[in-house]
Amino acid sequence: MKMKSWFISLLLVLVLSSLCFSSFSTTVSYDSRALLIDGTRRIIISGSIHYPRSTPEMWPELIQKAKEGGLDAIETYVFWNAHEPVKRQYNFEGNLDLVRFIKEVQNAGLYAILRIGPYVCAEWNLGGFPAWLRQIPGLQTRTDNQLFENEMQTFTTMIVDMMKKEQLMAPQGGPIILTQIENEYGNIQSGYGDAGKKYIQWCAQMAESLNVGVPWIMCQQSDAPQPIINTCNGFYCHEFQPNNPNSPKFWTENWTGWFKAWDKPDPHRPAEDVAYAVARFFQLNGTLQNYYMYHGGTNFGRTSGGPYITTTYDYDAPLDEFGNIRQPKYGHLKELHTVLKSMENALVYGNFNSTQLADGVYVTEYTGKGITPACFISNNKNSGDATVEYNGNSYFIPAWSVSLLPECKDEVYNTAKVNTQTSVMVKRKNQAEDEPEVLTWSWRSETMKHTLKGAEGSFTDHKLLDQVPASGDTSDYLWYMTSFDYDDHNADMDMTLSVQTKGHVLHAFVNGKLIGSQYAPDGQFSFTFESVVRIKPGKNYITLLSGTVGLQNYGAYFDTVATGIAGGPVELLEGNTTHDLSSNLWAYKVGLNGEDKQIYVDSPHHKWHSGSIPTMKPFTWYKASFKAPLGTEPVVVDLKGMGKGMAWVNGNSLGRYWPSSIANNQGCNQCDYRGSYNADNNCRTGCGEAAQQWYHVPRSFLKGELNTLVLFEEAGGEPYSVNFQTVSVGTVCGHVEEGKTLNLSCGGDRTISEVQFASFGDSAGTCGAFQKGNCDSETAFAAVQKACVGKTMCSIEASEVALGASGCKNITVSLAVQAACS
Ligand SMILES: *[C@@H]1O[C@H](CO)[C@@H](O)[C@H](O)[C@H]1NC(C)=O
Ligand SMILES: *[C@@H]1O[C@H](CO)[C@@H](O)[C@H](O)[C@H]1NC(C)=O
Ligand SMILES: *[C@@H]1O[C@H](CO)[C@@H](O)[C@H](O)[C@H]1NC(C)=O
Ligand SMILES: *[C@@H]1O[C@H](CO)[C@@H](O)[C@H](O)[C@H]1NC(C)=O
Ligand SMILES: *[C@@H]1O[C@H](CO)[C@@H](O)[C@H](O)[C@H]1NC(C)=O
Ligand SMILES: CC(=O)N[C@H]1CO[C@H](CO)[C@@H](O)[C@@H]1O
Repeated sequence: MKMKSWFISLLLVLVLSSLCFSSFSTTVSYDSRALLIDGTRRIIISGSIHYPRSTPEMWPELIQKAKEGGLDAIETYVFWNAHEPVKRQYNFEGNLDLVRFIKEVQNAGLYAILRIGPYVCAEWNLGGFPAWLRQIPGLQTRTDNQLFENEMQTFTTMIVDMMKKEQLMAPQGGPIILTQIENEYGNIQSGYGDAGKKYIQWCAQMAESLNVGVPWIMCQQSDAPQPIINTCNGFYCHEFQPNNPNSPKFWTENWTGWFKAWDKPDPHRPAEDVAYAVARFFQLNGTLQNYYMYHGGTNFGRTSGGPYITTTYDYDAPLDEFGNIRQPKYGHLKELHTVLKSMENALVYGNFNSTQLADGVYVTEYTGKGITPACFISNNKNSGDATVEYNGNSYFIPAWSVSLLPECKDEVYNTAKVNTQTSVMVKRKNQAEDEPEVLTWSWRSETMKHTLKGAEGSFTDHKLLDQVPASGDTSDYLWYMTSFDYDDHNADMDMTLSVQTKGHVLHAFVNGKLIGSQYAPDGQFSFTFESVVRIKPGKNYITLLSGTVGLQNYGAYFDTVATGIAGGPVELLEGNTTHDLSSNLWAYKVGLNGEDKQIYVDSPHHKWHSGSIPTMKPFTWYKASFKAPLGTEPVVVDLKGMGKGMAWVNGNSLGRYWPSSIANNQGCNQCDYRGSYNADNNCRTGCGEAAQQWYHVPRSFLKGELNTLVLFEEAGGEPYSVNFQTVSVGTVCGHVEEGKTLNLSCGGDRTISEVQFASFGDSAGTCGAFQKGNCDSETAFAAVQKACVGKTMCSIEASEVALGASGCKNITVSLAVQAACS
């Protein structure tokens, strides 16, 4: 008995102590080759997912998909201006719950890389800097300035302490293995002279003093002080070398695509090129790389930077804006990760050397005592496929591709040979029962009567102020109000109102009437507005509404770039006489009355008109009720017909909308993955179309039966074609060589309803445009039909056994399939 209870106590002690240490402490260090996790060199494949660009409800699935895609780590920036919108008033709620996000990463069994910055760039409003920084006299950001350094240290320390308190650092058993201070400062450091050098030393010392227990990194910082690891950002980083022989070669931003602007078509970076860049990096002794972005997401609210970054931050990432798997990018990279991981030991412990096999073709061998060798063969030329002999075998290496040979014998993967399906996404209605085709709208005008008479100003000045410091950036809008006395005259006079603005949008009113609106053209954010106006004898009201569309996030002194009518001049031109109003007494009012009153929140206190709905009427609020589309697929709202403004669902901001902004015609040429990717000139789609027509409505914003959509229309639009849709796979395609297996899946519950094309022979073309060649198996179509129709997924071996003889002579035979999902 005694013996037994002693034994039970021992058991209890053991159980308790193992509970206490259930999250084992992990040591993270590095040497010249790799990151060391518990003393072992590791290959780390990471991907960026920014927590505020999705919702907490989406996080677990995004992270799980990242894990299934072969990632070891999730990387995120920390968004200072979101967390501290008002000095010392913090927000870590909802999609700003950083701790919850890192814990989700931990729950999935992944590592986390925390890029605190707190400058983040990231196409995020003001690069993450709170607008109140500029309201501190004497403060200068990102340089040797005590006032800024104090603020930066306060915030950085708070984040580190928060992570430590929650036991989230690796030595505490948490997932965080790396932390970043500053961000791409090296790119712009020269603009700050010696003060910049002092600042970066300060950053390093401050960071090191926080004792995070894991290494710090700086990206694009060739003078990163030891022991901080200098890392590379770019489309390609294989030629990068860290600034210290004791630092490993890390790539913190591998741009999987590119961001989008309101005046530009959609960028796409081909899967073959991303895979090529990754394979080249690991071929040339890189050991940690991060996809920027793995999931881009959405710029909700007023978070997008720029100017002119769209609300969608899809980024052409492996997971699309809504969290859907983007194929073939996701699958093609997943396969690469699997093969790289199988080579891990050789890559981090082997010796390596490269030998030229042919013009532009190199084999890199990783070998060592007791190590299974691993090889890469790369063809680095933009054109000119190569067939090379190596170790007695022959390899076909297409131009701009890398083959991976895990045992230096068989090619297991080539970056240009895509075996993964292509998924073409479509939007479907999935309308709830008795949901009408056209929504029923009510409306109200933005109340401006008093504003247009110069009343309602909250402060005045005898000059034209810079919008951001004047408004604290709490709204896109700042009213500039003054009056002009046209005394000693008894007749009206036509004059020209001339306004010089630093951007981005200007609406001009004279005597209560909108006389014109102007939007900054492509890349030129300052412009002059001119319009003939009728001036009457006596007092005339000049009221100017300036609007911003995302604030600068990049460049030396980016945060001091003036916006709004800063400095003017504002003039009335009367024949040869100029009436300069710039130093008049100007009254200022920040934001719209509707924003102040939170018209976008459903409340019985807000009065709405029904009946005849005004269209093409600027400064109008619209409201409609709707039922959520059926099912669980991601929801978008189609805002075709609307002009420019902001949208809310159940009080949650979907971000800015601007479907009337048309993408320019640059870059929509044929897309060739070969050669260095250029986001501006290649592979874009949507030229001449609405820059963004569909806006993500996260499922978690929706309530069961009745939901409210509110739009603030600034430019004038008509809401009758606004409707809700869901996003899912519409068509799947695949094209694999004989000997490979083609897997097709519609995702979710959708099934393959029809095989539209199937050929086992020498067909050519791409998804949506396959063409039969000269030879084909007669039974292939039926075999594919039998294997796939009615199934959510199917797997077909590209072989004569499965598909019948192709009859092709002396050529490479392949299987091409296109099928519809429903
Ligand atoms: C990577 O290889 C290059 C070329 O051999 C060498 O100069 C460099 O020191 C290596 N870097 C690392 C981090 O191993
Ligand atoms: C480099 O390549 C040569 C020729 O293939 C080989 O003999 C040598 O062992 C290799 N060295 C290393 C360090 O792998
Ligand atoms: C404006 O100036 C021009 C040239 O200086 C002159 O010819 C013209 O008469 C002036 N017009 C008025 C209305 O003063
Ligand atoms: C294709 O599907 C089969 C059956 O589900 C699976 O075993 C195989 O791993 C898949 N292949 C790839 C490349 O995903
Ligand atoms: C097969 O193709 C190769 C290379 O294109 C060519 O040299 C050979 O003559 C061809 N053989 C036949 C039987 O057509
Ligand atoms: C140099 C630069 O633009 N930096 C950016 C690089 O990549 C992404 C762009 O999507 C940004 O987040 C970086 O900070």
